[in-house]
Order: sequence, then C-alpha cells, then structure tokens
Amino acid sequence: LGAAGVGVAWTVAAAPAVAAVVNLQDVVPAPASVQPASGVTFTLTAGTGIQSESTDVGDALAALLRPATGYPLPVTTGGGTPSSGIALLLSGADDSVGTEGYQLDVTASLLTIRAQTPAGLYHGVQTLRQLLPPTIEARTVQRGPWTVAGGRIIDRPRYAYRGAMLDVSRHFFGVDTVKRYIDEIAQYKLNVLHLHLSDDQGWRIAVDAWPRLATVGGSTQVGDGAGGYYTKAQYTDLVAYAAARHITIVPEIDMPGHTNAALTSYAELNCDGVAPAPYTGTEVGFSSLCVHKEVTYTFVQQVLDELAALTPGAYLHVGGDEAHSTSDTDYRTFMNRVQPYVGAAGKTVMGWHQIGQADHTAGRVAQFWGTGTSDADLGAAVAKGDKILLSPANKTYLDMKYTDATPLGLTWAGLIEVETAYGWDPGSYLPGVPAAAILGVEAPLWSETLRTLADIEFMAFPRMPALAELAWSPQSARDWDTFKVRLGAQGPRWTVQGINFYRSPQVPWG
Ligand code: TNX
Repeated sequence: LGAAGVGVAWTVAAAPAVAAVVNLQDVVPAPASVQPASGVTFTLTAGTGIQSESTDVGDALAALLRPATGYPLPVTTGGGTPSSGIALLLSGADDSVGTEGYQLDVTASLLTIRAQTPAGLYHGVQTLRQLLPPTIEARTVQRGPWTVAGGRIIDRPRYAYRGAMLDVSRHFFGVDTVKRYIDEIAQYKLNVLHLHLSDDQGWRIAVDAWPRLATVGGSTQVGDGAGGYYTKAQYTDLVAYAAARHITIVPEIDMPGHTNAALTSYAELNCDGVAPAPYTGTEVGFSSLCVHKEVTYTFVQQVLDELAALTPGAYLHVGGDEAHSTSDTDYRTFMNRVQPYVGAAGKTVMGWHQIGQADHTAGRVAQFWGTGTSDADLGAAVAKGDKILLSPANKTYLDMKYTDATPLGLTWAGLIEVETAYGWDPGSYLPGVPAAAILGVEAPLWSETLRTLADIEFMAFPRMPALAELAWSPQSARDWDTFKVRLGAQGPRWTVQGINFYRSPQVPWG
C-alpha cells in the first residue's frame, strides 16, 4: 500500500472474506427433499434468540453457535412459534419426517426446525450447521455474516440403523477420543456407535464378577502399548454422552473366537486349564472359549448381564466371526446356549453374519461383513428371519487403505477410495435379500494399524460421511457427481474442526 504521507484517501478494498451462502441442497447426507426460495436469506444476529420445545436440543444448538458468532443466543423454552429468530418445535412437521426426520423452514425473519421427537430436531440442527459458513465450527469468535439460504427441507432417514464401529481392542482409545468420534459421527446423522470391546489383544470393559478381564486382559494391545479399559463409570459416561447426541452404543463381546485376552486372564476358562500368554500380534482365528466346560457359560452369562445393565440400547453384539478354532458343531452349541442369555437380560442379539449358523432369536440382527454378495451363513440368517446390517468389507471397512500409498490400514478386502465406498445401493446390494430385511448400514473401523485420534480421523474422513449418506438419504437423492462436490465443501469445515482427513484426489475440495 501507499507510503505514509501520500495524499490519497485509500478505500481499503481488502474485503472481508464473506463466504458464499451455502445452497440448501449442499448438505451431507443429502436431504430427502429440498425447495430453495430464491432471494430469501436468514441472518443470525447478536439479537437472535432460540426458542425450543426441547431444552436439550436448544442448548446443543446454542452451544454450537455461540463460540464462533460470539452472540448470546439465549434459549427459551416456551411453546408456539415466535415471530423472529430460531424456533425448534415438536409439532407441525410434515408427517413424512417420522421419528427421526425434521422439517427446516428458512424465511427472512424466522428459521424453524420442526420434528416429532428431539432426535429429529437434533438431526435438523446438524443440517443447519452445514448451512452456515464453515467458520461456524471455530471455537473462537469469527467474522460473519451468519447467513442461511431461504427455503424448505423435509428430511428423514432411509434406514433406522446408521452405524459406525470402533475397535477399541486392538488399540485402546480413551474416553476423550471416543467422545470426539461420537461428535464426528453425530454430524452426519449416524445413530449407533458399535464398540468392539474385546478381542485377542485386549479386554476393554470392567466386569465386577471377573475383575481380571480388565486388569489383566486390558493391559495389552497390538504392539507394546499399555492397553487400557473403561471403568463402569467411564463407560456409563460414554453411553450418556452418546445419548445426548441421539446415538446408541452397541457393545460387542466377541465370542467364542477372538477371546485370547479373556483366556489369558482366567486359566479356568481354557479347556486345558492353562492360561495362554497375552497376544499382541494381528493374526485372527486362533483362540476359542471352551465350549464343553460349564464355567464358560457362567462366565458368558455374568459378562452379558453386567453389560446389559450398562446398556440402555436394544442390542448386545456377541461377535461370532472367524471362530476358526471352534468346530461348526461346537459353534452352534455355544451360540444356541449363549443367545438366550441376551434375551433373558432384556436385549436383542446382534452378531457377525456367521451367527446365521445358530438358531434365530427374536429380532436378531446379522451383520454382513463379506467381500462378495452372497454367503451361505448370510443366506441362512435371512431364511431364519434375521434382519441384516450391511457392512460389506470391500465397501464399508474404514480400515482398508484408500490406495496402495495410504500409510495406514490393511488391504485384505481391497482398496477403498471414496467413490468405491459411496457407489452402491444398500437396498439392492445382496441378491436374494429382500429390501425389507435390511436394517441399515454400518462402517467398521478396525484398529490393528491405528494408534491415535489422527489415525482414526484419517481413515474415517471422508469415507464415514460418504457411508452416512447411504444410510440416511433416499437412493433417488444420491449421485456421485453431485455428492463429490457436496463432500468437497465439507473439507473447510473439517479443517476448522482440526479433523485430519484424507484429501482424496477424487474429490474437489472446497
Ligand atoms: C476381519 S470383520 C475381522 C477383524 C479384523 C478385520 C480387519 C470381522 C468380523 N473380523 O477381526 O480386525 O478383519 O480388517
């Protein structure tokens, strides 16, 4: 600029970097229906108030918006529709929104989210977040304006079960890391976090009746790290943290295989009465609970009872995958005896799709993790009346490398670039499985190669949001060419949030 003393009155054209207003349809996952109102916008100001019929969701919205705007955004709980500001209402939504959907209406003076439940309002808030500039995600005051495009969104999920799984066994992740992942999946309207709480390398949940599971079985992980486990208080805190974000935690105790950490903790659980050494490698399929010992069933029942008591959600996941050291007959004997413990504890059985070998139990869910599109155990599960949760490994496994050059992850199910993760229809993926049998989609993240939050984020972003769209959006709203642009626009949000993401060359990052 000009030197001091030059007699020119500069007009400083160094304009504030005013972000373009986000189009109403540029949301991930894609809403079911969008009607923009051209020329109309709503702008948050220092005087905006939030009137909410759900105190929790009103407070959650205010907590999201206050840091970056610096506005007070007072939350009031009166009913009815105010004439200006933001209103979160538990009535008046279009019937089609169902129990988890919402209707968002944006006019110049009033922004309303209507839903039938707090969960629906919460999902509407996640949409509103994405309609504001990316800097809304900052935790320090940023320059506005905080403008939202006008119009209407009517939205609802395609599937009731929209999940992510985190393997906290191969590498242990503490409460703060799990909470951060909960926050991340909540943004994309997932409603389940499945925690893989036990495996050969570590047992991660305290069990009062069998305390050495945590203190001995929890003291290892892949490699030479210290491992760890959740106390019951910590686990309860995680369950509540998730519930506040309308996410249910599904706990998994993997059995009868993947049990070396339990077997090393208690010699009596072994058929030969000898505890094996702890295991910190990454092989699978070498361990099994002792199917013909009575103590095995005392153990399993007590573990499941304590886990059920910690679990407000409907499901207990009993694993059942890769039981390569258990004969097929023993596998059925074991599962047919164990599954009723879940029902007796008031919960519904979930298992990896091999559980189709065992008897059906009421409401059972078989989680398909194959790399093909047909499988004998899957077929048996469907024939017996199980619901199917889709986690095909070659599409949804977030621990698979993106390309040969990805520094983290495995390759056994193939390389999964973003378009591969995105480009399939859960409704018609498995021939012979009726669309009505599909409960939903879950994206598992196994942690043999992952040690840190940054590692988790690098594998989950951008594929977790891509898979969230399969679980939420109607197939008719999905299209790779428009999705990749919407996804790219999420990049600046992740940058502001400090999320370590993979900058896939398939995506035009905003
Ligand atoms: C297979 S998927 C496993 C896990 C591994 C994963 C690694 C499944 C039910 N079992 O034990 O961690 O592959 O990708």
